[in-house]
Amino acid sequence: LEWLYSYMIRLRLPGGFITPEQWEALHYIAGEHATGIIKVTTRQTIQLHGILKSHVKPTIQDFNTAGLDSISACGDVNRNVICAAHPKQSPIHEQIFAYADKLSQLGLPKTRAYYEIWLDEQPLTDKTKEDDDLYQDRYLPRKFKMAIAIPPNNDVDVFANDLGLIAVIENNELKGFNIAAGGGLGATHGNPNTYPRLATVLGFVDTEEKVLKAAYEIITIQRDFGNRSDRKLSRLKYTIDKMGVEAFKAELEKRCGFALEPAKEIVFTERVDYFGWQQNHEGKWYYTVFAENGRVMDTDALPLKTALLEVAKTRKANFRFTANQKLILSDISDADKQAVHDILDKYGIIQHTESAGSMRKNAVACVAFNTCPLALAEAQRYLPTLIGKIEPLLEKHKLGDDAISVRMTGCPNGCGRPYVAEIGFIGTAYGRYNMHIGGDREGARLNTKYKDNIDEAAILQELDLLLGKYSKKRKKGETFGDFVIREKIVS
Ligand code: SRM
Ligand code: SF4
Repeated sequence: LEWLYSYMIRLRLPGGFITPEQWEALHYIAGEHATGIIKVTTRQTIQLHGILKSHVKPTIQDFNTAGLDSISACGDVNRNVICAAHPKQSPIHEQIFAYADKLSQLGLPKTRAYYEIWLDEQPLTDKTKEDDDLYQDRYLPRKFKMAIAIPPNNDVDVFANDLGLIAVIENNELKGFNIAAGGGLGATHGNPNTYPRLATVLGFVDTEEKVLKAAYEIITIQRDFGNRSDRKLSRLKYTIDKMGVEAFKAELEKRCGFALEPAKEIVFTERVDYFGWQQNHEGKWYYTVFAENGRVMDTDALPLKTALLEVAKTRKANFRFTANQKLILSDISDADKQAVHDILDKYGIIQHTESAGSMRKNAVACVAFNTCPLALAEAQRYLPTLIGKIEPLLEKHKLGDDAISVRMTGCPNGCGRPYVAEIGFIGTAYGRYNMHIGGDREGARLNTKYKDNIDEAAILQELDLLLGKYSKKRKKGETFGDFVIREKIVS
């Protein structure tokens, strides 16, 4: 007898888009092969959990039939490429969204192993074997992540990625991208050599050819210079810090054969999902659903999974995922809007989305227990309860519906990006968290550890104190994160 192994599968969905047909397939695959819960992740894709070993191959085959794959969703390669989620963000969203697919293609390994192992493709012979110029015979020292942002919204947390592209748009025309490199959040408790780092803006490139070349060569530098002896120190952020930013940039320009132009002026003013109904420049409609921590399932109070299946079956909406674990029913025509609205209304989704407070809607928590093997504390199963206890404090201190960003992870790896939240909780042990404060609302500043290893009672006591001060002493329009920095509560 062998252990009853069970697995998690994650899809590759550049820019986080699927059709209604694919959502319907996903719905049934989740029920047939996994726990039934569809989990929207912080990288705009989907995970299914609890897939028994004998179901792994059928799951991948069923996904393949639906035109979905899991290639490069994990491993020491380029991961799912994320992109500004909401088409109303800019008239050229579609153009920018297409880059997510191009970058994903650029970072795909050439090996056919996935097709051979899972989809019964005939193995290549020596004659047909493809060379992989990018990964060669050694792949990367570690995972690699790319994101594309459309200012002024930093919904993708572009600076948390190994490579961040920031769209430069003038008069509704895409002029190119500022390129940022070396972001990454993972750290290890007790190992001071590990740290979260925001990507450094290196410069600007204009043409598509140059953008893709620069992305490619940033990966090759990491391939050739990254640390292959200590996995804790092998992300691009450490490579860049070891080389120095200027030396890294010089190496990049040498490999590209062109110089980067000085970065263009861009400003991020928000980091949000646009909940509820929104319309884009073409008049198409979008409904962003509040699915707390990205968990799509049916409960007595909220039959979200049933509702979304019914929407998918109408074929009137595509499905898009945000980098904050939310879901957008998208590209809906004027004529179809009411039908989609009626389904959402019938199942209480509209009411649920509208009634949730802003702190809750903006919050992010990683998976943690009970499936993540690295978890030290709860996250997605606990943060909703904790927010339920913070909301009365907001009320007590007359902070109304303040959208302070709160994020929680079950360990210091940073999957819910807690180090770029105004308030971040990072699990240390069951029921205990390090509390970080002082990130900005746009995701352009890391927060700082404020308290070590505290439990719920201490968290609420600290927040009562801090929110009280914030309420009394904040300047007009000042966010909580900016306030605690100005007041030097943390530096
Ligand atoms: Fe993550 C490992 C879940 C986004 C940093 N992450 C894991 C694993 C696979 C645990 C493991 O290695 O066994 C988790 C699976 C838990 C489970 O039961 O499902 C896991 N990470 C997640 C997801 C599902 C969190 C979520 O609730 O949404 C996100 C899936 C992303 C995706 O779709 O590809 C997820 N992980 C992130 C992010 C956020 C991001 O990319 O924007 C980070 C921080 C950014 C970064 O990479 O620096 C992140 N995950 C890590 C790390 C630390 C990496 C490091 O450089 O130290 C690990 C551990 C590792 O790689 O060794 C990790
Ligand atoms: Fe697991 Fe830690 Fe990532 Fe949370 S942050 S999903 S606990 S690895």
